[in-house]
Amino acid sequence: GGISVVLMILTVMFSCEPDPKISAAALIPLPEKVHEAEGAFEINKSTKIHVAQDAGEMRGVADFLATLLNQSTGYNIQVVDELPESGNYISLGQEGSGEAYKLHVQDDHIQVKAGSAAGAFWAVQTLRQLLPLAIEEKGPIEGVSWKVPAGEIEDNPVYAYRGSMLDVARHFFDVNDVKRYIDLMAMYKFNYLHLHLADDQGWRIEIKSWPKLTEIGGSTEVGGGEGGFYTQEEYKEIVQYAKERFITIVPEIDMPGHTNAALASYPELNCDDEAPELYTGIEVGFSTLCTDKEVTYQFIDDVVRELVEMTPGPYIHIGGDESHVTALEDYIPFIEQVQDIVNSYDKQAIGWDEIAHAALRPSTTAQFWAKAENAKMAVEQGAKVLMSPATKAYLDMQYDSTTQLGLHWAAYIELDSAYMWEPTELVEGIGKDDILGVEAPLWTETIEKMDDIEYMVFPRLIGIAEIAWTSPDKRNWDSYKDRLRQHTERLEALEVDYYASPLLKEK
Ligand code: TNX
Repeated sequence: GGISVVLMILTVMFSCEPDPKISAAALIPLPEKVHEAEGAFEINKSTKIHVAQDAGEMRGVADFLATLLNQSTGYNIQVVDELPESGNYISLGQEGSGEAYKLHVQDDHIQVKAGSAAGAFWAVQTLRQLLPLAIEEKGPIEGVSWKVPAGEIEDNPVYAYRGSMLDVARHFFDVNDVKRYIDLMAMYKFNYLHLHLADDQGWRIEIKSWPKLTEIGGSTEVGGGEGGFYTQEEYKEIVQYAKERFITIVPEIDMPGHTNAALASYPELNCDDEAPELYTGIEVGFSTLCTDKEVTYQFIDDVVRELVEMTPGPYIHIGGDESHVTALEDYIPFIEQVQDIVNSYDKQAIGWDEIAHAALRPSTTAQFWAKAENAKMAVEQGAKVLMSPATKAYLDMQYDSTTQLGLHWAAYIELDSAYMWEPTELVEGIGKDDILGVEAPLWTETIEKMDDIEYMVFPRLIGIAEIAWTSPDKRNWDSYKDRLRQHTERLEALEVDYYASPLLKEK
């Protein structure tokens, strides 16, 4: 489009300029170490990508890189399993452990050494940010010099869980929307996508043993639209697409509250055996499963079993928030039993911070969103905490009082506020070792389409990425703001409908 023409002109204009410097690159999240060197690597039509025959999943990373480069360069760059004898190449290999990677750029080759295929994939995301913006174009762009500044990057994330949540229950978003969300998350090295699959307004995942959940419970959404749901095939397609981008899906079935869609589908789940009407408003806290009926636990067991069969990741999210019409003496044993059901399928439970009122099983994680006391209670029981402070990390909160979409019950969250917080400073007594990671949820009561998602999520999610990945001593608003300003051009190339905050216009 117009952007590509401008890009081409700029690239031609500046092609006699000295090589760009790696230390000046706008990298987000900021890596642990960046060493600069003279020179640059330049991708051309005979560049090869090298990965060993027996490199397992890393071969998929090489293919991902080839597809990315070929799309915009228009070259036909091949993945090879022997080191090329002539010409330049990008080589992916194993070294170290976990998600750590090294990216060494020299004139004639780039070497990626990573502890795992995931680490190599994150290195590829860094490489992507070192290339000219035109690399994000979906069709071939001519006249660009595809240079990568020379130097060395060593990197490793601070937190093992870097996530975002999409509420597909209040408004339903189809497989293509979720894939686009996954693509955008992957660019910023997120590795978990939590899908909020059931709430009062909708049930969004096919459960074969309880078909009315989707037939009835999936038939509407906030505002009375037609809703929708993922068939098991579609859900598996999302899981696979995410996996190819090293993102793990965390499915949530919120309970015992936030369950009107299920209650409307099956009368027997209600204490009075009467199914309520479907609900399309945005109130919370009025519904509950009948916690002392046996059928309730049969239902949960069936749902969890079917979910587990299609979920390779370690976590099942059980919700547990805002169960205002469940008596505490019913809530506590319910949450305990549901953790046991999840554990019986060899999965770990995550629940919103209220679950800390119950006895937490050793593998359970509490997701802090509102109450510091709850998070503390969880940690006192030896549980880990996932940090999602509503006042900082809730992507449905409005930017300021003029924002048309979203809510503001927790705060207005401008870009600086979304960026300037530190997970270990949120709750007294909760430190690095207690924290599993960081997650930014997008609730969708007011969010109806992909453009709305993009507007609320970007660019705040990019700041969350840096909080979850980069150590706090390296983070700084002015540096971040400057890099983010450059990233907005990348977002434009990707046609992301982001919020152009006035803060990005200040110098
Ligand atoms: C609170 S956060 C909720 C959600 C709403 C959200 C709106 C949480 C665990 N519960 O049900 O969608 O506020 O911001």
